[in-house]
Amino acid sequence: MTSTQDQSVSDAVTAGAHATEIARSGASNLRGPAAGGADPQRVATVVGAALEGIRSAIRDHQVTYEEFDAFKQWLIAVSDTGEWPLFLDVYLEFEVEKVAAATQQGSVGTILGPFWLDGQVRLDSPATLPMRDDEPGTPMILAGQVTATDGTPLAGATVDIWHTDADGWYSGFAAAPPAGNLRGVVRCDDEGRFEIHTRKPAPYTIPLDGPTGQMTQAAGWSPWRPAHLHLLVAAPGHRTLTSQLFFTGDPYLGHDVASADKPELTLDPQPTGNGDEVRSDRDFVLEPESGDAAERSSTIGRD
Ligand code: MBD
Ligand code: FE
Repeated sequence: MTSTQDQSVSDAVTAGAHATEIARSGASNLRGPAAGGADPQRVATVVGAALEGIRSAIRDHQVTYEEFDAFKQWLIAVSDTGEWPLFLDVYLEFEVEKVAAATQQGSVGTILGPFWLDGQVRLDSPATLPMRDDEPGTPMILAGQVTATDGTPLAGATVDIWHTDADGWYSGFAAAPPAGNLRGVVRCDDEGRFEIHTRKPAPYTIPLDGPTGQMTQAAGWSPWRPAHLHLLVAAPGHRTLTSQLFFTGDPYLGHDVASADKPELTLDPQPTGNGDEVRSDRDFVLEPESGDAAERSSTIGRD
């Protein structure tokens, strides 16, 4: 194995191990506690249907022992590289999000993905995200207002934002960007308004040196995601909105490997006249927290 390959393999393993560690501790803090003591009927129904989907693929396509063994080795590689969060969020999370979205009000959301990090720097609006002195890319402003479904401005709302740099790398998961780069939790003003100064992100390819990327390419599928900003918009008493924003003209819109782009989530940034800076305005509407979730957050820390 060449040293270049060593480097790329260790990058995939480093990113995967970190994402796995976060998932194990429960990124679903955001979505409430993981289900314990599941109903046996539910397990039989859902797990049974999933297994039958795989068995029918075997029957319908006459899968051989060679292919079955390759599948086993691939699954082991997904574990060894820590790519379960990546694989699951790329190929399955969007279906779960669609199920959830069907009963939700407020702004359109989409998937969380594997690269959110807790505990990033908190900034008051107007805010500039942490970045290097020579941070590459087009300077970009994202501004807007957070309101409730009844139109009330949500003072004290926060916009947790993270995205790749102009080369497509996430801080905390790739070697190049320093810790915390292009990540922050921005506190809105008294009218729920925010203004965030950052750099326009680049389209992103999932790691090609790990099993998720290799399976994707083996099938002849595109490993690309359109450029995107990730957002968690939160306010007390309201359901946290998990979303992403994309950019008009992006060649990968409509061909997102993670199937997470939606027409409602496309920005069309316009020049501000300040150098090559661009700006987009986007408001967010949050629905009241459901009874269950409200009960959960009011009892957090009591046991
Ligand atoms: C990403 O950057 C991402 O947002 C998702 C959902 C999956 C893989 C990489
Ligand atoms: Fe992403």
